[in-house]
Amino acid sequence: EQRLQIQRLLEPTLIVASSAGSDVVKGLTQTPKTLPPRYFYDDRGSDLFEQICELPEYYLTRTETQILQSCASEIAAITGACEIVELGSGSSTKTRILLDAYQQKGLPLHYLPIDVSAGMLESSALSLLADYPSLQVDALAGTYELALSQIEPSQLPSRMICFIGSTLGNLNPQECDVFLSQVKAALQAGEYFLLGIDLQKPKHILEAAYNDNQGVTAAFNLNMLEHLNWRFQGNFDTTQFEHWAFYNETEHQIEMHLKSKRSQAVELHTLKLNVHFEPGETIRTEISRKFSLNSIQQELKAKNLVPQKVWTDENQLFGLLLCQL
Ligand code: AVJ
Repeated sequence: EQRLQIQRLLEPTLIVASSAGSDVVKGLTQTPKTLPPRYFYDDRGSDLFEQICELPEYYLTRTETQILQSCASEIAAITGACEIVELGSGSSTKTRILLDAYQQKGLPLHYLPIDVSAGMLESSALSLLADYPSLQVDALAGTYELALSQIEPSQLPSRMICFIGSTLGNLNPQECDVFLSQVKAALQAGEYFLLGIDLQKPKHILEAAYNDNQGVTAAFNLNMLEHLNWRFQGNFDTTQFEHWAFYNETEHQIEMHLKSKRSQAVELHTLKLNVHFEPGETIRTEISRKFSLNSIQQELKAKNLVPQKVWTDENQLFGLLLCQL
């Protein structure tokens, strides 16, 4: 019996809808300049992100892990037998906590990870299969949008779409709205949506998390330029840009930028794109929105994704919501 299937919705390792690079052209020709955060995650970027998750200043992963550990068994009890769909599964480290809980209850283990990195999907799926003898994995390599529109109805009595790690924070309010509609469309009435979000908190805690002492976040941010150089035959000189991250208190979001140290021109050959930078001009590479539990619950309810249970840690740093359609 075959326990692993990996379907590539997009070719080759990343994002074809955009590997034409039209999103890069669009972002770099507008003012202010922006780039989509998914370009962080080439092999080195995924590796750096794993390192970020271990940093003392980056409380997000650690805190969400603690919350999951304390509520996973309750989640499994509520949903019963269900297919676990995970958007942006990455290394699937936190997912193991959920799988353990379902396994302990003797529930079937059916996991559908979705990620833009096919390499990451394959290695994490192989490692999971080795550790969970009854697990079935159906992986999809592609963007959330595409994957959500293509998954078939659940083979188990229910389905839970998991979007943990506060990746929702990368979407602006309008994108968030569209995304939640896509989640809803992939669920049947009575099925579940598990959402992990970073919460609003004092500026100094947030800014430390995105400006770590060891400079891993800076390397992660700058690596996006190396990724673009590789993907589009570019000539970004990473020594001529610097990492800049701050909390925008009006928008309740961390913004990560790359700031040009001088006047310079950069070419992305295969995109036939020449970009000019003024000294101090920035490219915004990421927004990371910080939520209030009240307003996100309102928003979910308005979308008919009704929060059934909300968990947080003792310091209210992070929130986990189990919603039902
Ligand atoms: C993966 C989007 C949740 O916003 O905290 C970590 C990415 N960026 N450090 C976040 C990230 C800089 C992360 N998310």
